[in-house]
Amino acid sequence: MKTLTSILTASVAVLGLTGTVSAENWDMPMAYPANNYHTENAQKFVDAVKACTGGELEITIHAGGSLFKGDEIKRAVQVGEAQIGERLLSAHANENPVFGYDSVPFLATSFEASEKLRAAAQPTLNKVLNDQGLTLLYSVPWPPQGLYFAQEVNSTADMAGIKFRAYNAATARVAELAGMIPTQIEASELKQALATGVVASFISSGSTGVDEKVWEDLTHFYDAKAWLPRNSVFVNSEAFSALPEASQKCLTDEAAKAQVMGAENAAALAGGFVDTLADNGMNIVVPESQLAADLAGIGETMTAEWLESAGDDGKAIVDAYKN
Ligand code: PCA
Repeated sequence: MKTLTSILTASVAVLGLTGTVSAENWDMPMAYPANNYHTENAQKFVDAVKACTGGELEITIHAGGSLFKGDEIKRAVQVGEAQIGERLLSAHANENPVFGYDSVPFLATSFEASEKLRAAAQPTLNKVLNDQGLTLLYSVPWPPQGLYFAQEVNSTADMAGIKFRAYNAATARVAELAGMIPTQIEASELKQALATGVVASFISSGSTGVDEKVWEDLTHFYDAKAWLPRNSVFVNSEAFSALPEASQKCLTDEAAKAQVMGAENAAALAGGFVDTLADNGMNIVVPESQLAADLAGIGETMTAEWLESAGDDGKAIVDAYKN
């Protein structure tokens, strides 16, 4: 006790002398579970930021939509109710189609292509976010997206009328074009929606399928590799500018590392997630024949629709990606 008291007294004296008074505490709402690799990657990021700033910037993660639900996170950071957050930006494509750049079916279907597309979109995405008072720090891909069902399907005709969980406008559009009935539901509510029959299908990665133990409710995973959507971590621009320059540099440096590490983890884990689905009895199917043709047709329609709605910004992204 005596030692503790003297350490505290000494620290107070040091703080008094150097004038470094208050450490900054930030809240970081995230929508996905604490043990998902996106969240674990972010935990490493905030630990590294704490170390790099000598404890002057401490960020507390609130996983699983516990502080703000997925669909509230972006707004919360914009208005400063949280300083930093992670969100699937494609779910905000209704605000600006640019946010949907990572959910254009069959535009980028591998981890390598996804990184290339991210780099191509970065200048445009930065501009759109900056105009909203947000600064992008990093983004990390989900594994390739496939379709989950409670039955065998061999064409979109077999999907007619099935209730489908969407996570953004693109997934809702896939459902519509396949004759299904989409409802937007956050991942944190997905298990309940499947268990109660609110939905009986969805499109997502093996990662989310494993998180939600989807084999308890569904039977088939069609590994379509339609696209690799990204979770993005962004900060309120005013909160960022208010930090000492050294702390700003810690944030951006550690963010760059988190982006690389996150993508590497995603790629390393992707196959194992699908294996886990299979180990738990799911049928893993690579779409072919009519099903593959139907999905390709949906992809063509949606690519044209996205290019139309995203205008010059969309063209700039696709041109940069294809070069
Ligand atoms: N999982 C997230 C988004 C994409 C993914 O693979 C989800 O289903 O909410």
